[in-house]
Amino acid sequence: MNKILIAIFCIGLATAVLAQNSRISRPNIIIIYVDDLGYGDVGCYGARGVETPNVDFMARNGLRFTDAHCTAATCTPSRFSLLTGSYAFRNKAEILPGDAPLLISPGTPTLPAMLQKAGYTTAVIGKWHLGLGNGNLQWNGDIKPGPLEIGFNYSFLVPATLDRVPTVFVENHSVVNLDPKDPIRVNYNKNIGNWPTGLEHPELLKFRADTQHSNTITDGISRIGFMMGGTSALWKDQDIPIVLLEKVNNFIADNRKNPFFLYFSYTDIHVPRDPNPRFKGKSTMGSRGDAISQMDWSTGEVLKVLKKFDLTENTMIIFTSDNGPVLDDGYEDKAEELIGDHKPAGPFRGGKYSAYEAGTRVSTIVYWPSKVKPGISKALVNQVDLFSSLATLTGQKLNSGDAPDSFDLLPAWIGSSQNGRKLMLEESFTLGLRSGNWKYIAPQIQSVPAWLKDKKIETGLTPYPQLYNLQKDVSEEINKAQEYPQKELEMQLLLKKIQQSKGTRPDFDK
Ligand code: NG6
Ligand code: CA
Repeated sequence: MNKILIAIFCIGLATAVLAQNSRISRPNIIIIYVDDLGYGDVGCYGARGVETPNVDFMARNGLRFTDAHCTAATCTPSRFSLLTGSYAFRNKAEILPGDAPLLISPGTPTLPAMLQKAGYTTAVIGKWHLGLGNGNLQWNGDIKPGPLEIGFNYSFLVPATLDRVPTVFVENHSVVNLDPKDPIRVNYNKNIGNWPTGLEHPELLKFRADTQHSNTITDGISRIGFMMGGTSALWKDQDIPIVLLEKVNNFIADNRKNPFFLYFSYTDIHVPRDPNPRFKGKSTMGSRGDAISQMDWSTGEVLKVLKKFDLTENTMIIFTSDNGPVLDDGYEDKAEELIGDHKPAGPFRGGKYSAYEAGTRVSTIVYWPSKVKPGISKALVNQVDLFSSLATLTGQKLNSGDAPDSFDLLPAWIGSSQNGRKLMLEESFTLGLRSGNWKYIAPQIQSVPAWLKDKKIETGLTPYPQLYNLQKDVSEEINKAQEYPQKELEMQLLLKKIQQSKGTRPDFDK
């Protein structure tokens, strides 16, 4: 009798464990993070003047979001949030210079470290812009701490942005192809060598730039910051996507038999836009459009690699961007002149650097053939939530204090629910708040850098509060703050509460 009871108990237990496991799955996960791609910059979101067949393919066969956001209107803060599940204001994350120390201290719970615990091999390939080292960066020696110290097993980086020195790749802890006899020197304050600058030698340039981007010239392009040395290590801008794709191919090939997480962080379509000649003229919009075309090609290549290794079905691709679009970001590349009737921000107001919707509302697609049904989702989702959502997907429990602002919205991300966030912060040079149909923009909180004032950029900063009803006024034209003072006050207080809290995730401190 006892034996029968024990047997029944064991069968019950095994079934429970199986049921639990079947809810947990371990697909490969790839985040394709495009740089500065706007809501309207790809075909499936209404682009004109450039075709994006590969991105459109994923949209047709996956889930396309109409209200998905990065956390901030610039790169470093958005990337910080994606990897830590924390709003960026908590760490005062701002655009970093190219020699800044690592912004995420080792030991901080991160998305890749969480996935490592779930059995994943993790890599970041492409743009980093979260700082490296601990304040005294050794470009010619061991470059650390960096991605390997915060949860990645492999890294191949463009250290900051395309427009910042040093223009070299960093693989794991070292600069690629560096000749020790020709060490790299970098300075962000003064010219430390004798390499020509854009200001003094405009005749050496592929295209001209504003003063901030007119320091040291490498590969015919003047950059922000001064450098000298490391000649054998310098990248060629037109080859970057090809170099990155080779690393992606190798990483996937090496890890095809075990679950992997790849943060593939494109350098397209950020300035300087110098796409490979094979994309010249692919769009009617000059180099910004051609860079979109190159970005789409890279995306198609990722799909091909997955197919080659028979990984298409069981790989979840999250395609998205780190901030909204910008035309003139410092280089004379005719992005404004050639825009035609293309609307980089779609129907939304603003763009990169802006408190208006287009600052953070970006084109976002989840493509996972074996799990996610094709469709469109209106759910309000934010990249900061990927940490918790992917933890649930892979069966990881978050500890108290981890990922302070990351909500588990897995059902929304995979399309089994249309319910997204109820409340969401939008970060720029001020803070915005979304709640239901309402969008509140706090009066300017932070001063803006001088260079931004000279540009034709709609930052959305005002000395008074702004309140918009997005349901009726998606392009944020009619400020309702005076008409609805109660609502304005309510939003102001909700925002203050978030600012004063240590975290907003429901069980953050349990
Ligand atoms: C700004 C740069 C801009 C771009 C941006 C970062 C100037 C005048 N402008 O400081 O060109 O590099 O930083 O872009 O310096 S982001 O996408 O990485 O946030
Ligand atoms: Ca960016």
